[in-house]
Amino acid sequence: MSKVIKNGTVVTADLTYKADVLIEGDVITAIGPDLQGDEVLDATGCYIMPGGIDPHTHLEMPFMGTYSADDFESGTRAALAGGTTMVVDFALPSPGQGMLDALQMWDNKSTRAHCDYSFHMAVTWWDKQVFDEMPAVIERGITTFKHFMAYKGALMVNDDELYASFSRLSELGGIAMVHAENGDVVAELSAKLLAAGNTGPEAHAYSRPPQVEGEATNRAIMIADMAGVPLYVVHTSCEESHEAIRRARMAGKRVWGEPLIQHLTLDDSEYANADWDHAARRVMSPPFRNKQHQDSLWAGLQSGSLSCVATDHCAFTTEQKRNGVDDFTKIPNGTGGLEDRLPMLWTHGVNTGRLTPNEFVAVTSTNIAKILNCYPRKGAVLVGSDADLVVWDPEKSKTISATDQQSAIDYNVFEGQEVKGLPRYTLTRGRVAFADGAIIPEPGHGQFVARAPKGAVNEALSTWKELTAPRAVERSGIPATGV
Ligand code: DUC
Ligand code: ZN
Ligand code: ZN
Ligand code: ZN
Repeated sequence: MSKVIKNGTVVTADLTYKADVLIEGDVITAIGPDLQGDEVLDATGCYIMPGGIDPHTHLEMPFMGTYSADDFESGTRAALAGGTTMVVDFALPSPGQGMLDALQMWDNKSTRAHCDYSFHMAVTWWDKQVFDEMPAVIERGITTFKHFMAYKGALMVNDDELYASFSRLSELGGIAMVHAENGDVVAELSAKLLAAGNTGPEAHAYSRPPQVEGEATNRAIMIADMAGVPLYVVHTSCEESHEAIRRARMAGKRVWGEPLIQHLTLDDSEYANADWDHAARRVMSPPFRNKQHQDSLWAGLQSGSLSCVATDHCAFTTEQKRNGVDDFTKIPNGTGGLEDRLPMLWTHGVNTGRLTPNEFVAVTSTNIAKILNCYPRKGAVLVGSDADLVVWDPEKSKTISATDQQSAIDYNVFEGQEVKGLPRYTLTRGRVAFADGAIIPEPGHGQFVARAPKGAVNEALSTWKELTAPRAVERSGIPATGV
């Protein structure tokens, strides 16, 4: 049975035009005037846009002694309710576990997904098994490998491991990703704060200042440059990190930065709240920053020096957060955002004039589809593309509240925020999964999206080539050593 979306305006990363969109099965089969279909979805007053792609989620992830509370079932329901039609989650091997075993676990976790999904792979140590398994992981359609430069003693990798892994990815045509914070300095600052009696959630922010993020971002860029691998910097939260990314891009390096909707719209005054629960619920890494850093992130989206807006959706209940009631280092790090990313970005970006609707589509969908090599199957409104679409009503508004959210947790970090701009319909591969404020569930509808390597290297830069192809100087007379 075919469907036609009528009377709307198609908005993509580069074009805005009036057209109907015809869907047959999973895909778009025609775009143009006066199309006919068995079922009509009315888009009067709405924009027809590529569904959002959230490139950064942690669903049912074992972390800090617990599991993140949203799984693929509730997480993808939240995604669809907010106009997001694909999530990319991080497969995380437990200590000693092979990457292929971890992938099997993530395959099992994701069987109840409501929308399509893909994975990144985390590299949390380096050894021969990781080296040997990387080609098979890429063969499975996972080309992006995340490295934690923080979480010392748990997930953190050191510079030798970063260089080894980045070099291997360069050979295989993969993309390196980093959580960029200097984990050694964070550990020292945390110990110092605790020793001085600073046990509350506000100390979490003091233990991870912008400098630790800027330093690690610079270091990761330089190591990626020497290894000759493209680099994607997740959750860019501050000017120090953004500045390093800007500089790298201006020098011709393939380096991308990803601000989160939380960092764009919430600031560090949240940690000064006298209510412990309020502050602890907002503990995430990197922490929220001040207004100057927020301005830097918005400017990056406008100018193109930052590429994609994500959530790092890693939700914990209040009960889970209270594990750190007398020690901030034990508060599980993470916040939700999957359902709110698009409405919050539209409200604070498009409605304020900071972003055009086309830029909105670029940073929520199209840019990441291109980086991850699943464009134009995803991130596009084109004949042949998957019908992952959001019919967006710019006049629809609501007040965000945990009482009517899809996420499994008992609060929302955006509680009380007014948003204007919400989905009327969300379609996942042609299936209407959200209509007029309600989810129409079909767990298991979501499919894994395999991605092929692009084989991109940092060709534009001269230095790494010299480093990777050194030549010994030929000499005629070699002086004798010793006497
Ligand atoms: N930061 C978080 O806040 N949660 C999950 C992992 C991370 O890096
Ligand atoms: Zn991270
Ligand atoms: Zn993350
Ligand atoms: Zn289905």
